[in-house]
Amino acid sequence: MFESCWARQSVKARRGVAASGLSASGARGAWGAEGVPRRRERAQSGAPGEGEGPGHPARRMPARCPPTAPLTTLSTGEGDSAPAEEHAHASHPHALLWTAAVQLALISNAGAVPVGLATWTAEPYPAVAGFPAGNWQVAGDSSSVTQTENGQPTVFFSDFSARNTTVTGTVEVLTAGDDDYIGFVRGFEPGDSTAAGADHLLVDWKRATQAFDFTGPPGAHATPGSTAVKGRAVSRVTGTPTADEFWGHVDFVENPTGGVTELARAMNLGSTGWADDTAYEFRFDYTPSALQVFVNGVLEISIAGSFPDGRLGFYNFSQDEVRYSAFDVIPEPSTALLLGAGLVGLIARARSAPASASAG
Ligand SMILES: [Ca+2]
Ligand SMILES: [Ca+2]
Ligand SMILES: [Ca+2]
Repeated sequence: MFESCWARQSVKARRGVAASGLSASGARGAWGAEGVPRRRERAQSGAPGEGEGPGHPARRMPARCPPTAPLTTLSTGEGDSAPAEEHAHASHPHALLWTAAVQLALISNAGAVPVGLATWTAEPYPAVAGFPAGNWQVAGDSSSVTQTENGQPTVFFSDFSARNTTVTGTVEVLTAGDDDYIGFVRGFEPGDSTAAGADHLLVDWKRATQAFDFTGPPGAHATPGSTAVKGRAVSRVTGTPTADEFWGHVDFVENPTGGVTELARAMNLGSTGWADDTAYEFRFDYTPSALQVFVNGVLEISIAGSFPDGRLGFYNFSQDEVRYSAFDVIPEPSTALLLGAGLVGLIARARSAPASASAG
């Protein structure tokens, strides 16, 4: 019922497949592959560090797809042609109707490109005291990446521009030991972490409400503490916010070089935290004028505005052991809609065929 669900079942098909055909221009080689050594010490007293509970070494696969997934056979790319018998009877109006109906079902996922993550790039925001840089570890088959540090805001961005796409995939926190931010950025450009002109959207999700006052990074404008509110939200990021501004979705005057402005809370999960060891299916529809975010098939965020082009990125802040997996990109949803409309016309013609035949 969810695109990434059927796509996940074809992990073999995605191996070695980057998002070819999309405009690739990102740097190669995951910075995180040889990144900062893992650190497990708790941050300074009172910091939003690891919780008291032990780590959770067990890593689970995402929840299983529903047993009835009519699109599953499409994910291999081998089921796109009807059996020979169907072709032999394609001229029959009912056969034509059947073929058109199947193709209409196909078109909703036509063009889905499994995303290989080996060519994505990690970009950390400048360090803050007690919080190391992010460390993004791509799996051997490049179908998933796990961020392993309880650290500063960090982004792992795509090697293609992702406006005018639908993106689907799964996110899961693999530890019960923390309660901070997981999420995504849309419209991110390489270098945005230090760019005065940065402008992109942040969709993040906090497990528990917490007030904190970060120090630094060195040389940055000092900003007051802020409160991170439990739940999911979408914000606009401009320039180079401080950790305090990311934390509370605020734009402090003390830092004139950037800020974070919250645009909306999620419809159902706006004040609900994520659960550990739970796989969430995400879907993003992103155009120059709209962003919609679905979680487990339910619309959570729908905003209109003027939104920037740029990369899709995964985002963590003060949260480790976060795995993103089985992502697919479907370019140009408007194109798919047009193709779908054409097939609707084909079905209408097929339905009218028997009547005209009897009249003659
Ligand atoms: Ca501060
Ligand atoms: Ca500011
Ligand atoms: Ca933390």
